[in-house]
Amino acid sequence: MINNKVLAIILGGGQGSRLHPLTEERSKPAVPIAGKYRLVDIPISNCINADIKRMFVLTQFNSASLNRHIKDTYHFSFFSSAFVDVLAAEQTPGNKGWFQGTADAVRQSMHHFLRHEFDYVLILSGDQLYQMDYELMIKAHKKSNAKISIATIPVNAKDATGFGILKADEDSIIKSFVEKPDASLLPDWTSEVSDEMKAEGRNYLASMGIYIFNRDLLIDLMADDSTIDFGKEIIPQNIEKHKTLSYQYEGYWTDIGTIDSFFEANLRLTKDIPDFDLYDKSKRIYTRARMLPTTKVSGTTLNKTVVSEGCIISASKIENSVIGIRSRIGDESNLINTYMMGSDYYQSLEDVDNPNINTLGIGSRCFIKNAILDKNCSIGNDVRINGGKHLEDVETDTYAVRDGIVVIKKEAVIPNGFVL
Ligand code: ADQ
Ligand code: ADP
Repeated sequence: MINNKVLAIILGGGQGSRLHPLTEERSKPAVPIAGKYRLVDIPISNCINADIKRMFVLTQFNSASLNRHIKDTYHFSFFSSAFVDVLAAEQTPGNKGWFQGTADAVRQSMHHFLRHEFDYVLILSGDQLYQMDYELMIKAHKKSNAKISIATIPVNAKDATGFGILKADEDSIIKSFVEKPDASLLPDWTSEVSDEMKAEGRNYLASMGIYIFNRDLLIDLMADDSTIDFGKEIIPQNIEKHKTLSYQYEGYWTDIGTIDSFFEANLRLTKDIPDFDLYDKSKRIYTRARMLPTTKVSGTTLNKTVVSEGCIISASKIENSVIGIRSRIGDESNLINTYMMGSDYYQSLEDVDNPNINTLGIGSRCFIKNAILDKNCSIGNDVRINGGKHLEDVETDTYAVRDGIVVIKKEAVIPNGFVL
């Protein structure tokens, strides 16, 4: 079994500034996605589905919610060698304390990896939404005798400047690579792609930031501590020295590293046939089993909306929205294009009736559009939040606006009658 020889390393995120304010109080892998999951559940589930069961999650800082989530979710049998370990940047006399970049994060954690037996490492990004069978990639890597493999996907010119772009020969061996090329360079970087991709204008082959390295090569490369990043240094410096395979993928894959792309990816789950299929049992996405009660809905029109477990909803209308666990939404409220993450706990009936305690969730007669509501927020009555491109980027203690999307911060209290 080839997968027994693979160790997976999930790059959980740098400073997380692009997802701010969702990463203000938690590390990026712990950001809640799709109503009931966390970002880290995506690569972990892809690994489990490919029978890769030894995983490290590298994160800049150790958040309580990430550790609790991993500890409570991924219990493997006492007799199995499976594990998911979180490694946070450690401050030791020999280093500065933070991971300086992706390769530096791997380098600083090498001593943890080398305690295990493996022939290959599979390096994954923690902020992508996709369901890919890594086993096929590992088999292709082995068959080609390459020392490095990069998963690649055709992209259009608009997106190409945000990725590593490469060219491969007829055997899919990568011959050249440029990290995030300037738009003026793009004409030199087109590749032959399938007719279907061509029809969509996807003429550039992008790195998905998913790599396989042979163990010995990784050890060698990590010995040179002048490199700090895979995309900027390790990959461009090594494709000519070591055979590097392009493993092309054409399924749904999206980067969710910014507020805008994160919001879009969540709302796309409400499509009739979502690109990211949570209903396919062969590609199951795992998360913490919370034993929540059923969701209760009264007098609400739900249209293109996904609702998680344990919610209590009496809104008028919810459209094109994702409603997270334990969400409470009051009478006559309207939600459009909203991702509500829900709550970590329920309040008692006495707390809900107590005027001195803010009630979690959304009150009565609210209108909320183009917004992300982080966990445990309390939105009062008669609140109007109308997100959209007409709003400029701002940030306050309780909310931020990013690309027109209003992000209500975790635990924020929005008073009755607030208008934005
Ligand atoms: P980017 O996504 O821009 O490009 P990067 O910022 O290095 O690259 O992030 C890669 C992954 O590593 C992300 O999941 C990120 O959160 C994580 N990460 C970043 N810094 C980290 C750190 N210090 N510690 C731990 N994790 C960290 C890369 C490649 C491109 C490729 C795109 C595809 O460089 O060539 O096209 O991914 O998305
Ligand atoms: P999730 O349910 O999204 O996996 P967490 O693991 O972060 O969330 O936390 C859920 C648990 O946290 C709840 O079951 C609850 O016990 C506890 N919790 C968090 N905040 C509070 C709070 N303010 N009051 C009571 N319990 C809380």
